Amino acid sequence: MLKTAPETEVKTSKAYPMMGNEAIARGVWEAGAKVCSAYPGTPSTEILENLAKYPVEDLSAEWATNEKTALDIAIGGSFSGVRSFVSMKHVGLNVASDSLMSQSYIGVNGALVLGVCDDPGIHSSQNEQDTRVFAKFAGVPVLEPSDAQEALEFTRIAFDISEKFDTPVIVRATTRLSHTRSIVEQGERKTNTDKPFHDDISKNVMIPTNARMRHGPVIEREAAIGEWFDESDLISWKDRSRKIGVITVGLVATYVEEVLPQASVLKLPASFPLAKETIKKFINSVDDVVVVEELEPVVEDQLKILGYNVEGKKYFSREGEYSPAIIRAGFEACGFLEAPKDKKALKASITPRPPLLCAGCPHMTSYMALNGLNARVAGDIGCYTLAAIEPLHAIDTCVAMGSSIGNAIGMARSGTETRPVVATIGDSTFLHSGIAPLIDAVYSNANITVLLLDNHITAMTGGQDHAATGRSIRGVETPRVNFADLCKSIGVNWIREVDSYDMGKLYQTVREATLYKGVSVVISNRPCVLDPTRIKGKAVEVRTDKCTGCQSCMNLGCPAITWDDELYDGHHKVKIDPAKCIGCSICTQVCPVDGIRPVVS
Ligand SMILES: Cc1ncc(C[n+]2csc(CCOP(=O)(O)OP(=O)(O)O)c2C)c(N)n1
Repeated sequence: MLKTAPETEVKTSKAYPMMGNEAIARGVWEAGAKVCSAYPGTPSTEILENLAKYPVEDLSAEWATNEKTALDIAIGGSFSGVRSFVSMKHVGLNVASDSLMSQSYIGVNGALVLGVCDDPGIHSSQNEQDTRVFAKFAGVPVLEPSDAQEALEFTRIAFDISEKFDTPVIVRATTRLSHTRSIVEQGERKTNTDKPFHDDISKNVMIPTNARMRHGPVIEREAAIGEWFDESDLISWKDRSRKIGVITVGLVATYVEEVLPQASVLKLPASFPLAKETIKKFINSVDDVVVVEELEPVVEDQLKILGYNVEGKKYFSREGEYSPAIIRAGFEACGFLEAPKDKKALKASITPRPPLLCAGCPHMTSYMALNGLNARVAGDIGCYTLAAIEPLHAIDTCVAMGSSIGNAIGMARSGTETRPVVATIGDSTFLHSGIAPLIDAVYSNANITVLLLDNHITAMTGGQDHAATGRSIRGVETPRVNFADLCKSIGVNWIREVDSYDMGKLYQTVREATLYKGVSVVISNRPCVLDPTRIKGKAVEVRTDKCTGCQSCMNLGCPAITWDDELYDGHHKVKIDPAKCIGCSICTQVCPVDGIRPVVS
């Protein structure tokens, strides 16, 4: 257990295997936080889900409509004197950044901690940006745990740092840490005395005169926090070699230990601000220093600016997720390790499995309808982005959450589009950042159709509730946004709601919508097949006497539909896996020869 931050008394209880995200949640709870908020996003989602398992008397934990709102809620908690927390994925910080940049100047009353999870290797994101760059930009410290135990401890300590230095603090995890389990020793929950609201407009209200006064303290606290890191036992120095030294940070420190146990290793608790004194002593203690950090050269660049002769990205890539094998290759390239003479590459043979929509996914029909219209489709982020790939191949663009409607407005205004312009957007994404651009579409009378894919859940990230599901994260009934009423209230005059399993009606409605001059909205309404439990109706089967192998059903991209290995009079026919089929009836509707029927036996 770390001794740093004596104000946090830790009474060790039992040790449990915990996922990194679960440990972060535990750290938040142990720190005595009271206001917690988040918008889901892989790999960060489980943090709030775990926080919601703690008693409601201890803390409030609620999904927000987007990351900026989530941060603003936590900021509100901090203003009112309680420890507050918000979590998001790395790109969520882009959405929340406007508030973060100002809050960095304002500082905190009750502690304010952000849990931000990066996705090196882009397992499930639109990019692999490095949150540490943002932290430095915003002038807020970023703590980087290297395992689940540190995830808990660094998170708890982040609250102390926040109050001690009057700053928001980021705890940065990466996919591998967020989703890996290891044994974690837990502590007790700290009881904090709630502070009164700190009445001081010169600090709380960022108008130019006040903001000018606050920029200085942001710069000054940088050095003070770095010095505090120097003194803290968050920093780890393994003094082993006089020749080779490695400066590292975060999860990759564990790979460095595994691959190069003979090196002297300085593991930093944070890439920003730097513990400069300790770094200086470390660099002076060895002949050669290499910096190992995943993604951007945040530490390396700072060290080079300080005049140190260190290397990093010369040997370790700025792209992708690191592994022990990649770290080994980097140390071989820089001469810290000898490359084995007869290098036998371990060849893993992994069958590629392209991501697919689920059997019976209501999004399938929406995109079939758009293909039928030869529409120009501005896509958005959600399960439905999978419609971009074969066989649906029905989305032309996908930029960031909530971009589809704005993109469609621009396409329609360009004057170059001959096809009907359609924006497709999921229910959670629409609430996140689709409403403002829809208002814009109405305001500018854009000639676009919005296909709102309402599957009553945030499916992509594992089925989280939102403001239109009628349930909170704790399963409490809540008011429910009515999408049709909402669209009407902002001035959309052409709105239709249709069950996406009714293909004929859906086709016809989308066609009519695209013929309308102005903004039209089609709400395709059908719950996700995994919501709340997997829907499973009577499976359907192929009538081999009728199937012509025309592939109309296969164009849906349903994972239950494949070619039959057997040949029938030398002809290929289709087969439907009864274990996967949920009996949605979509394939029966697209089959031109009535060749699919409910399983007879
Ligand atoms: C800024 C940002 N925040 C969060 C995410 C993670 N994320 C991807 S899609 C999505 C929402 C998907 O829900 P919805 O729009 O309802 O579509 P569905 O997956 O249910 O079809 C989320 C939260 C992200 N990619 N970007």
